[in-house]
Amino acid sequence: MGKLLGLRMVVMALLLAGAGAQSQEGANNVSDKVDASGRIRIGYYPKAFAGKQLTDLKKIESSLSQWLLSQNSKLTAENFELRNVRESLTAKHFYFQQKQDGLVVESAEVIVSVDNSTQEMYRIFDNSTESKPAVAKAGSQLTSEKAVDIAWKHIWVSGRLLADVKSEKLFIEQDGTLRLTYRVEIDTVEPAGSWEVILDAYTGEIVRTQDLRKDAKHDDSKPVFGRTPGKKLLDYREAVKALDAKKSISLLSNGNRRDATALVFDPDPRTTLTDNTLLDSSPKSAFEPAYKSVVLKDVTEVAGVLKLSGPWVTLVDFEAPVNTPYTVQNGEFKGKRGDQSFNDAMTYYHLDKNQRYMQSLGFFGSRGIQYLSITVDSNGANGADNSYYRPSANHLAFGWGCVDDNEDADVILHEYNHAINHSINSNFSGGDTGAMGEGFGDYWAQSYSISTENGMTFNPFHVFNWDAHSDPNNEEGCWPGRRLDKTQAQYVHSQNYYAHSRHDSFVSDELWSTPIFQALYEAVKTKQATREEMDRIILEAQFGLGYGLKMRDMANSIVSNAKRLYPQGKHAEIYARKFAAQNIIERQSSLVPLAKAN
Ligand SMILES: [Ca+2]
Ligand SMILES: [Ca+2]
Ligand SMILES: [Ca+2]
Ligand SMILES: [Ca+2]
Ligand SMILES: [Zn+2]
Repeated sequence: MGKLLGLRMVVMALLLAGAGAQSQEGANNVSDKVDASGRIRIGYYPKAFAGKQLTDLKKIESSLSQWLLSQNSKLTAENFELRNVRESLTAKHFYFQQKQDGLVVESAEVIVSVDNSTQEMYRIFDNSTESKPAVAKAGSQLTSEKAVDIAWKHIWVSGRLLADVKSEKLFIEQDGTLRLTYRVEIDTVEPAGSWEVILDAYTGEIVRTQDLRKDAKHDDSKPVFGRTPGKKLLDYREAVKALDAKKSISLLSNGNRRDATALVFDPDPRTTLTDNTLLDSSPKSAFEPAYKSVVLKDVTEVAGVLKLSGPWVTLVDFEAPVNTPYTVQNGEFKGKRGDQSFNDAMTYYHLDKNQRYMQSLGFFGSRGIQYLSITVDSNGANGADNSYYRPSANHLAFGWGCVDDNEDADVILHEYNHAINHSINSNFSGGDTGAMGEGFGDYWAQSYSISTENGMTFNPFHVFNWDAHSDPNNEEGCWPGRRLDKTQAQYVHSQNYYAHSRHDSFVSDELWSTPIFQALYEAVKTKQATREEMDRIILEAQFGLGYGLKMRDMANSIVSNAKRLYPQGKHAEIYARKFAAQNIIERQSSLVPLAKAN
């Protein structure tokens, strides 16, 4: 969706300036985020808009002008373009993309969130920049094709493509100026990665290279790419042709929807059997009582054969190891652990169920999250003891190292949560989002676990307790998993928390998962709130926010949205207390009402 703001904006801006509205608004709410220069970057119920009903797009567009003026910004609404409108449960969110010379300025945007019931602006998110383009370089700009060619060789693509290669000319902010670049995205199996390459639009100089995959476990994920002896560079055109051929085949696989049955672990055999002695090497008979018979909803039937391809999950084989997604004739997936059939059924069942759960919370239709059939390789990651989400292709892949990752619903749901974060906020990066993305995933996994029979009492604070089990002599050498009870860990606002990074006595991920999970656990245990309510808050709070979020920003959004969703409930108080205990919200302000004071 795109709409250029016109002359009307300029007129409006002049009128407002004339009315003397350019004085800077002070922070008027404890949960506001104010930058070093005093600019409000996240503002709750901004004073300038109190009582103003933003009932149509025209009013919302002029609120952007008014906001920029109130912040003494050098920008006007002319610098922005409405790129998207998203709905959540309580609000509509208007995403205004900052542009320069008609091109996107990376992650620079203003998001206006309008409350559904009052039609007032409840929050504004402002990551705009006043930096200007550097003096234009001599010489001509590269073509998009040339940019792709440079990125292709830089990565040294030797394996199949998993998604269309994207190339976009945009400005990035660097050292206080805007630099004209190309952003090229290459999602490939070899070298494995969702590669994002930023290169100078004039010289082709590589500015940044990143693997955008989100994994479950590693803290040593140094990207590996580039010219490698013995690896032959794939021809770009051939790779695109092969991808297109694959796409046209998958288009042919229409069929009827019907249900199948399967055996699964729910959530994992240790929890179901409350048995911490189960090992990867335990005899088959030890797992027998852990299987549960379930319905796999809406799988696809083609000529009497059932495939695990449905409205919310599609199993495919897109990366090593080579495997064929399991199919059956009679409607029953009878496989048990050790059979591909079992891993496939586990993967389909838990992803499909989780999507339907989000829908039951109200996130469906125009409010849907990952509201499509996500593609999954249930035997991927080159067999490693790891799993990941590829944002560019919107793929999930599960590795079978040690305990197969998809034998534990925790790994499946953790990975799905990366896709959820990305679906709600396509700029979910920078700031503390590395650690928060991981922590949200651990939370999401264990939120499901505690809804199962023994989940509240059996290892409730150990996420991945089957995939990441310990064994007495450490013979199996599975990874240790993560905790949700690092309540002593303290947040330092000036520090950035990346994914899986080690701190004194905790992992960055745990600093975020602990307070949100402890809030959930207390709420459910004391019956002050339900799991559904707490999960609804966690999802709702992620809407209307953009790039560079700190834990404090997200915590404020969670507390604020808890108030907005459940004004009479204990939810906000519980969250505020848990966040304050870890210094994520400042102690003195943590219990001040964060919602609009009437
Ligand atoms: Ca595979
Ligand atoms: Ca294994
Ligand atoms: Ca594993
Ligand atoms: Ca679990
Ligand atoms: Zn992860």
